[in-house]
Amino acid sequence: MGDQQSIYSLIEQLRQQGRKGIAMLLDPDKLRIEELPELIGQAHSAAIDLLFVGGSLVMDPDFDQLITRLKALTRIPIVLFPGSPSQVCPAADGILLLSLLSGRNADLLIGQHVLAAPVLAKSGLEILSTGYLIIDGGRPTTVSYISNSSPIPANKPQIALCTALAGQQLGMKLIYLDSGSGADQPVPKRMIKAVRKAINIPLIIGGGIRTPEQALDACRAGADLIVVGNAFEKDPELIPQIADAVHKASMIDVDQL
Ligand code: 1GP
Repeated sequence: MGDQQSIYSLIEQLRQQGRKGIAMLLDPDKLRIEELPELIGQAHSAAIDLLFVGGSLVMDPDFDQLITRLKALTRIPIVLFPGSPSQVCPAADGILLLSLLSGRNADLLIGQHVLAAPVLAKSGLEILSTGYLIIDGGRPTTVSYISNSSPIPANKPQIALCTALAGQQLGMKLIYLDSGSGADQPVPKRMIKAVRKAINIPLIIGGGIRTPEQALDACRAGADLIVVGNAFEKDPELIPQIADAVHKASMIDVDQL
């Protein structure tokens, strides 16, 4: 990390200042190294706060090369968002250590973490312990299939609330509600609000966000950090539009909405 601010303190600082953050999700299988300078230029212009890198399936053998190249191009913190322990790369700045709290698959709750622990300990990566909840976004996504777990139904905010609260009580530092990459429907506002009221750690929302309005809605409902992948890949003009919407969203008391 060198003299860089820690990723967690950056997220906390945003919250304390009543600001919202935006993370651009980069899927290594969809990126070409030669496209990176332009993409990172767009991320800088839009003041993207964090770069998330990873996916449920990463088939690109040059994952490490991609991270190293990214590191040379930007000071935006690079956070691994791993689908498996093979996506641990010490050249990044941090890693979301995801525990899939919405599922009952012991391997994704703790098993893979045990296997990855010695490698992570030596990696120097900032470890961000994250309670990860998959929310039904209207169709099966890669993550729900690969994880062999059912998502939380979108009309059951109480289940999400209790699960997120349990994650906080277990000592997790972040909660991430994800309706999965390319979801038809993003996480419902009602669910975000219910979870926001129950926890006091930062809340990340992603999956299926395609418009500035959807990003703004999630922020107004209580998200601290919005993650967008697909929409930015398909239409780079959305990068400044969605980033601006997130940065303009001010802290609003969820009770008043
Ligand atoms: C998926 O939350 C991320 O895990 C982002 O989803 O690609 O649909 O933006 P999208």
